[in-house]
Amino acid sequence: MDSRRKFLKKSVLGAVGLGVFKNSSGGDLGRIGNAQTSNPIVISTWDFGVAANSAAWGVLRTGGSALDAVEQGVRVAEADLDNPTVGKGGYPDRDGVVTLDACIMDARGNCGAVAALENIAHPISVARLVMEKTPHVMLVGEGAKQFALENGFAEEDLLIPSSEKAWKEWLKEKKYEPVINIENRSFNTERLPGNRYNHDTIGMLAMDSKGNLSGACTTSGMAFKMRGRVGDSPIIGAGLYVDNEVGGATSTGVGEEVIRTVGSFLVVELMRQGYSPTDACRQAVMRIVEKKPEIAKNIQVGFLALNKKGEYGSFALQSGFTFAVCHSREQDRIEKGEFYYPSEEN
Ligand code: SD4
Repeated sequence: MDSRRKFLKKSVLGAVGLGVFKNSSGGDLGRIGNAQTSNPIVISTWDFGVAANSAAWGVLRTGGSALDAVEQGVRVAEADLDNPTVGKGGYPDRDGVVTLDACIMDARGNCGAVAALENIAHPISVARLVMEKTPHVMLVGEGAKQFALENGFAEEDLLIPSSEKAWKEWLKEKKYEPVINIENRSFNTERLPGNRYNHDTIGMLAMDSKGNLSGACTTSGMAFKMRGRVGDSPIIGAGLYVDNEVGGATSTGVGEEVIRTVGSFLVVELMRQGYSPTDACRQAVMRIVEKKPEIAKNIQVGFLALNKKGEYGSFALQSGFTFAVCHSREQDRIEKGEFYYPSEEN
């Protein structure tokens, strides 16, 4: 059966009421994170999501909104100078300039984004202001910075010595070639501070005590990218999407493939049709595999999703993708994402 027919079959089966979270094969129903919509939950990409979740949980636990929770949560990753892929301290582009991308989306479908923002340490908060104070969704580059400065954000140098050092090391070997992915071992990750990969965006999804969903996504993007390059992270529908009737999704990894498949929107639409969060993420990953098999096998993309019932799940192209979960029973759980390509380590 070709993938389109499989897709239609699943859509129809979802629509005729086989049960919202059962798929046609009776397979994986996704993880049950929390069965009641009134119990808050927050999930976010990668291990550093634990610290970010903890800040978000402080908001949720006291009855705060999912929107405030995700903003406060990802600000922790943005402020962490040991994190070379988000906020201040992020790796620069190939010209040595740190440029930040972020977006946020609330339960009413409002959204805001900034891309290629320079010298402002908390792009997520600028994205929120774009959402709340302008009639627009996205501001980029100089205009985004001007807007931030007009709204009281401080201008600062975002390039810290360890990231500058890593960039200079990269320049020696790569000779200014744009890089698509470092995880494919085309670059020696041993050289990166902390032996980190080059693409560890934080995407966060939360549901508050009223059962409302919001999401946030923020990154310094692909390390040593071409000047002006923007990935999926600040693009609503690609790096993040939230529909309060259904659920939310976010992504991490090589943004080009996520943009090409409008990945997070796809995950949410699949959940609308009855797929569990895990299965919806799996289908979105499979879309990348089917469309670009030659690229897919050498890159990482991971999706993370949360539905309206508090069920969550993830799926990635490669092993190694982790995410952090926090709800009333477990405050700092880290889970390994399921993945498509078998790896040497597993
Ligand atoms: C990008 N998706 O700029 C981002 C990078 C990333 O995990 O996710 N890192 O393409």
